[in-house]
Amino acid sequence: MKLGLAFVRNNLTRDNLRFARQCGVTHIVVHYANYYQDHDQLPEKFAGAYGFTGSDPIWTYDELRALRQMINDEGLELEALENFNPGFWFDILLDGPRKREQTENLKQLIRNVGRAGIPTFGYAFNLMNVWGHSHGPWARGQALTAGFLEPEETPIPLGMVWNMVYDPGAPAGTLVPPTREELWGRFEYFLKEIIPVAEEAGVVMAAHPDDPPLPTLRGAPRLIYHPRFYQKLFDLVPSPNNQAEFCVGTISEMVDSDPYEAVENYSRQGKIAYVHLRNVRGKVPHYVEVFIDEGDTDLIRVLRILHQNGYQGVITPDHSPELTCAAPWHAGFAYALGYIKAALTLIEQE
Ligand SMILES: [Mn+2]
Repeated sequence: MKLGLAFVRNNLTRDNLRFARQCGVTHIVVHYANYYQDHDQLPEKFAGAYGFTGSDPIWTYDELRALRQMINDEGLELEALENFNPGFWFDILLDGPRKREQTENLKQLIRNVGRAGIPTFGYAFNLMNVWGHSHGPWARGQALTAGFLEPEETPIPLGMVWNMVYDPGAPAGTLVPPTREELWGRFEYFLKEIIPVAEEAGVVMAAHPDDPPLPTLRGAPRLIYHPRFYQKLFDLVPSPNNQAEFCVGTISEMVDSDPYEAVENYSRQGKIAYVHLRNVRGKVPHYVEVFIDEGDTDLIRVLRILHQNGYQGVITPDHSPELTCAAPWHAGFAYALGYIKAALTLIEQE
C-alpha cells in the first residue's frame, strides 16, 4: 500500500509537497477546484457556502500536465484529482437545461485527465456536499476538530449546488428537491455517459460516500449513506473503472454499518480506488472527527483487511484534528501520516 496526502488548491505549494515527501508520502491527491474563490463576497443568502464556482472552462490537458510535472519535480506521483468544480456539472446534478453540454465537457475533461497520466478521478454525486459541520475542541487534549451536531437544516438556495454558488444572480427561492428515485436516475445517467469514456481514457472514477451520511440533508435525498449503496452504484454500470473513493471515516459514521465488513466486501471485489483513512467518535446524527488512533474504529484492523485482500492502492489521512502549535495543520497531518506509515510497515511484514 502507498502513503498519500491530499491538498486543496490554495494549499498546494512546493514547500507543502516537500513536507509531504518528508513525511514519507509518495502519492498526492489534488482538489483542483478553487473552493474558496471570492468567499468574502458571498451574498447573505448563500451564507455557509465555500465560495463561487467561477465560470472557468474545464481543466485543459496542458494545465493538468503542468500540475503533474510540479508534483513529479518534488519526487512524488499525482494519484488523483478529487472533485469536479461544481460549475462544470451543476445541471447534471440538477437535471437542468445545460446537462448535455456539461456532459460533453466532463467527457473531454476525463480524456484530458487520462492523457495527462492521472490515473484516478474522485467525485461525490450529491446536491449539498459536506454541510453542517461545526468546529470545536472535541478531539483528545482539546484539539480543534470538526463535528456534526444536528445543525439547523436550511433548504438549498437557488444558484447553489454542492455547497458552492454557480449563479449569484439566481432568483430568490430554494431548490425543489428531487425524489430519491429521480436522483438515482441522474446518477445512472452520469455513470452511463462517463464510465465508458473513463474506460477509454484509462481513468478510474472513484465515488465518495455522502458525508455526513444521512438519508436526507437540507431537505433533499442523499444516495450513498450506507455501505450497501456502493453495491447499487457498482451494479448500475459494472466496470473496473467504476470504483469507490473509500472514506473509512464516513463509513464509520453510518448507522447500522460495520466498517470492517464494508472494507472486506469492497476490497475483495477490487472496488476501492483509494482510501480516505480517518477516525470518528459517534455516528450520524452526532459524531466528531478525532485523532486517527482514538475513535470508534480500529484502523489498524482496517489496514490489515485491505492488505489481506491484496489492496495495493493509496491511503490518505483525509482529515486530522489540529495540534496546538505554530503549524496546526502540518502537525496534525504529520502525526496521522507517521501513524499510518508505521502501521503499513508492520502489516506488510506480517
Ligand atoms: Mn473522506
